[in-house]
Amino acid sequence: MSDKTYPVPAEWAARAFLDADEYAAMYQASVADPDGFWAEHGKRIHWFSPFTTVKNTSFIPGQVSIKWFEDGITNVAYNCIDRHLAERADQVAIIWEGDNPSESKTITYGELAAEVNKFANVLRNRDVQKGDRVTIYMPMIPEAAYAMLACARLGAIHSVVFGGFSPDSLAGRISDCESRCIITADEGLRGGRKVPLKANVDAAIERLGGGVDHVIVVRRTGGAVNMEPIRDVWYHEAADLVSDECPAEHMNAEDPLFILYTSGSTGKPKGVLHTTGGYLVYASMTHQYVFDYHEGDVYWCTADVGWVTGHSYIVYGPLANGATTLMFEGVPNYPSVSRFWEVIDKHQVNIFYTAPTAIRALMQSGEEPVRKTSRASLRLLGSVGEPINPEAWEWYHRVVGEGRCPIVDTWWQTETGGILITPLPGATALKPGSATHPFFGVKPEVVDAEGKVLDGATEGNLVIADSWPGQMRTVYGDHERFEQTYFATYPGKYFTGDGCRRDADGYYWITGRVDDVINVSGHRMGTAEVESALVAHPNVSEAAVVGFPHDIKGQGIYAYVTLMADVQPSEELRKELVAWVRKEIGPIASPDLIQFAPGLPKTRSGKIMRRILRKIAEDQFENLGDTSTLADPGVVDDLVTNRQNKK
Ligand code: 6R9
Repeated sequence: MSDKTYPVPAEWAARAFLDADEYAAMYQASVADPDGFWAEHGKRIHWFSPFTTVKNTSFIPGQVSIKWFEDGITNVAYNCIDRHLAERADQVAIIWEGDNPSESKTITYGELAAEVNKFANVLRNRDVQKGDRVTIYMPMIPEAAYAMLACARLGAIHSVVFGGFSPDSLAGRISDCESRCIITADEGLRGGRKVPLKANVDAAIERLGGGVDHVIVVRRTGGAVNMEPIRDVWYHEAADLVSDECPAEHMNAEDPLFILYTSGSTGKPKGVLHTTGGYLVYASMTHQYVFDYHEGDVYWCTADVGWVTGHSYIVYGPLANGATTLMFEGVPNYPSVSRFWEVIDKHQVNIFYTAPTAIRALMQSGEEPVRKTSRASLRLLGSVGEPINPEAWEWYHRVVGEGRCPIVDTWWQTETGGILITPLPGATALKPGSATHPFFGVKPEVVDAEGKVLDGATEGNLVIADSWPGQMRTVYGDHERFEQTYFATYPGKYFTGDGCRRDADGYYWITGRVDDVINVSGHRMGTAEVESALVAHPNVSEAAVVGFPHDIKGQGIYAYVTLMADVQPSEELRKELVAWVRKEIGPIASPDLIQFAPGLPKTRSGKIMRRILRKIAEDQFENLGDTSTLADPGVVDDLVTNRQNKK
């Protein structure tokens, strides 16, 4: 841990919306009187019919219910587009930078309106209506944003599935929310390589045995794809036939906006459900204050729209604020490791928001690929997705930001809809590695295993004591699971699944997941998901998966695999199993290490002792803890010997 503190630079104190005293006063007001505070800030979006109630929430087990602004009527697409047209029809809404540096374009708010309305009409012609679920499986092209906004315009609920997921994972997500309409592209393009998106959709539908009525295919690469008559349609052909005007559906504040599947410690990925009014108020307000977004700024978040960061901080937050948001199709190291910095210079980016794993990977190539670019336009840097280690923070600050740009280390989750713990650049002195202080209305607490609230400088589990407008409302189709996952561990509080330290200055330091979720390059993986993929292989009898420290990814995937009795371990089988998991879930779930284990450490009741497996994966053989309760303590010695032999 670094104890170094970086004070707010003088120019930031002068230009930012809020200084330290203003933040303190506003935070105090937000927690003292949430109704009054959010009644005021709820007005930042346009309501067709204003809300008369503000907060109506309960975290009490058995009756968990979260409603904000519940009688207000609005529309998210209207707020992200139409509302801006009078003043900024000619302002750039989206800057698109292609995978290939020679490809880029800009889309003004006026053009965005026409594109989204056309997309909405294409959907409407395929009978997509308010409340219907639409799955979006797209590369990072403007049509991905048009598709999301078109759903929002019609009141359809989108479920964006990251383009790196396999046909199986896609199929699971299509069937869970019963989408009858899928939006995809012929192929994606990343780092010069093609991703067979349409072929994956075909494979997913085949696995499901049908149930999908419409597949809308955007042409990206022009690669050959199979088009199923009646079911499949080229977007450009359908769009040619429709008008560029489409009325925005009047939506209740609590009508669903989107579902986003995310991994938990058990079972299948959960469909996190976000609704309309509170989500947009929270996404837009955090985007404005955390990034100190001012008129004319060019803002770039490098996430993919398949993750929540892309939803809230590429599309909805920035567009609701009338911002210019950059959308990047490519990867940080193509065609060279200078790409991020070249894009910053090309489009004169002022605010840059990325993930620690990207910083750590780029750090490996040294300073020269950064230094050779200007980056003079940069004013603010951001980090999200996992804890940022102080070394990476210092490098980001000193090399990328030339020491002049504050870093906002933003802690939040798919479930939280927007940023909960974060510095504000004009208000917060920074400590490398700390997400610092709560945003308005957020009441973090550190509790011990029994749920006792710990005061002062301390360490424990992070809970949030009360609701905020961007909070998820339920697990789609399974409210019971929502209550069990988030409100049963510490009754009356939202349990984040993260560990946390609070220092003597009241700064929060997120220490990582305390459940069976691992964070690989900022992507959440449930260990149970990888295990069930492994045991689905005919040669595997049992598998246990844990995270281990990885220099670039943060955490890597370590799999202990017990083979069927008649199968011999081999290098070939190891490779086959890695390929198998990639195929079952997607490349992000590829195990980094597979250790063949004749037996796994289990309690007498048959529960795998992951604590021990984690220690072995971390090479901490000395403190394996108490192994006396194991059914067969001998297996631990075998595992340790094998691990040591491998090094
Ligand atoms: C937005 C997003 C959520 C989990 C979260 C935590 C980790 C995210 C972080 C961070 C430390 C930060 N996390 N931001 N940990 N510092 N600034 O990433 O959502 O994909 O749902 O992941 O990511 O462990 O619980 P999601």
